[in-house]
Amino acid sequence: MTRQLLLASATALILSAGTIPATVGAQQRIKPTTWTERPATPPAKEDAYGYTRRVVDIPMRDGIKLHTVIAIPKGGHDLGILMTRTPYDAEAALGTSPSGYAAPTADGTTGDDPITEGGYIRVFQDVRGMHGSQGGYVMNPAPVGTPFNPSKVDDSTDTYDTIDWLVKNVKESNGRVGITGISYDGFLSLMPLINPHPALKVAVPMNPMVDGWRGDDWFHNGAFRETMLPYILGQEATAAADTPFRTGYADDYEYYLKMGSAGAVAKAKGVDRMGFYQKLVEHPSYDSYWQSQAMDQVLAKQPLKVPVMLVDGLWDQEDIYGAPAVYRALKPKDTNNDMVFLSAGPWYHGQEAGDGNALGAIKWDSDTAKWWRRHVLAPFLAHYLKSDQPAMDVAPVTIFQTGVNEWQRLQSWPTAADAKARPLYLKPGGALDFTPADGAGAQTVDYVSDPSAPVSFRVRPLKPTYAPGSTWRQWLVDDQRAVSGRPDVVTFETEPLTQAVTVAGVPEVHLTASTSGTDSDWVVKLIDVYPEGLKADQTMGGYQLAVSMDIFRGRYREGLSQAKPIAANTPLPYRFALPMVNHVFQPGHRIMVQVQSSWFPLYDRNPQTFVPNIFNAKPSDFIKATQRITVAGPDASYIALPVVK
Ligand code: PG9
Repeated sequence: MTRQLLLASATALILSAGTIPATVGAQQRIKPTTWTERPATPPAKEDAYGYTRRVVDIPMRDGIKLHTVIAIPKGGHDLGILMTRTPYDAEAALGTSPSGYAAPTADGTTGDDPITEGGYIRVFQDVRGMHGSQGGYVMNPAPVGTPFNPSKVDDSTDTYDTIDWLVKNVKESNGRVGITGISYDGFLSLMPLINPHPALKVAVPMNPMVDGWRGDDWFHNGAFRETMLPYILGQEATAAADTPFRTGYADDYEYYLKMGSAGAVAKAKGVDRMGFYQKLVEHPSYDSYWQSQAMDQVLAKQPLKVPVMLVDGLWDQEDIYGAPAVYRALKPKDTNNDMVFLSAGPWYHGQEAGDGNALGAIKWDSDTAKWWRRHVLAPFLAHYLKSDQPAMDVAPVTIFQTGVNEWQRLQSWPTAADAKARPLYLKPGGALDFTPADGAGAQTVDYVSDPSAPVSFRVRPLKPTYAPGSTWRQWLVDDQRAVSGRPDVVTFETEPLTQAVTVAGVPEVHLTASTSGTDSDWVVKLIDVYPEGLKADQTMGGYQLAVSMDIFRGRYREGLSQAKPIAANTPLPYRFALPMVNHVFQPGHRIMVQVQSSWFPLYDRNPQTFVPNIFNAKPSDFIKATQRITVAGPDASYIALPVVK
């Protein structure tokens, strides 16, 4: 029954009371019964897990109070503190599992074993302006002192003030604090590395949002991730993050296509009233707004004071750029190779906190996430947070090698001996080879890119990102055969490999291409094609597993900070990095490269006519374009593959 119906029936009862017989009226005056078996104070939920819960609103330096939930193992003392700061509701986080680190997985474990078994004091805090915390909300606020933070506080100062309060007020603690979190909470685990509190002894940012323009949540190389619009509405409209974004469509592809531009969607749903959306529209290029808050660049300017383990998912569908970028930025400062650690597993965004046996159809032969939590995360945290600082045997780099499905312990990444960039040439007739095409004459492979029928980024119908049954988490490993046959997806393929090809590092795209339009997107995918007739698992025969892929918005060809029209029908070079790989293409497999010009609706459509701001493109700006990839001659396109052997 709804609240309105309840009120209506109560009102009807009161109105009719005057007409009912006195005896009934007398019966109604009896005292309400107190008959109940429920205790006045029920046991706290945390009791089940052996925790005591304290809830405190901790004052920050500007007087704003941040809502903080502290769970202390019962009877514990001299314990390390592990904190997570979040925009996603501190109270709810601690409601889902004893440590709040992860929700229960299918096998009944919770993925928070290193934390519960470690016996840490667990702290969750709502960031400013979200859920129980006071103050204003700003999405991933820029650090104090950068041009885009007009205040004197940020997530670094707030963490500092919180740690200061915790070590002075939580008497069960040993004064050693660590910070961890996934994604946005990963970004919040990086911010305190700016002027860290002396009690901060370790940081484990997992899948952190680092650079929202280069390759994390908002853009990839300038292409806007349109399906983030509902997230912006949810996070910014209210402190409870409870404003729904409903389209009425069963297929997001249909909805976004019908709406036209990202700007049109934003207007229809009120997203255009959110401050962060307005910033996106004001800063579509890689200008000082993005550069000044890219966490890899920010932290590169800071002294290295706190040991940090960057955690990366090799198929992270949300923040695939961030962790390796911070690792690259900080590693040169780590002269003893004992402060900056990297962990990379075969995971979707945050999968390290769950079940790591498989990702979509791809099986890893073991629970990679559980293994990593037990053998890497747990000893790492213990070493820095426990009073006796137990020795740890954690390598500077722990990385999963896909294709052979084994963990590697390395001293650095990529290893010194590896990564000879070997050009893998796109050739006429759909061939792909480490030797270029014969003859000097330029040849092209052509296709027509039509914005009225863009290439879907995953198999339709597309359920909204986190709707029940959505395949969002696994889309980066989806079988690319779903689009291979399309005339606007061009495919290049090697012969079956006679020996394994091992790649470790960052593949670089060197594309020479022309478009008949004046702007264009280029999507390039590096794919492992499984042979048919696999003995071990026939269902995987012919599977096209993308091991690395990304998009580049052509208007940034000459520089990321300023959009420029592309000269029509002119072969021009496009150079960009793909996400890092650590993969073995097995004998019998083929290597494949696919090129296409849309990846919809994750990325908004490029109108293919140059317009000053694609958010505001009009329907008439969207035109078909003929794309020509140069596949022979001195400017032949290739991928520089980091080949180890
Ligand atoms: N990928 C999400 C996010 C991070 C930062 C900004 C916006 C979104 C997340 O999972 O938190």
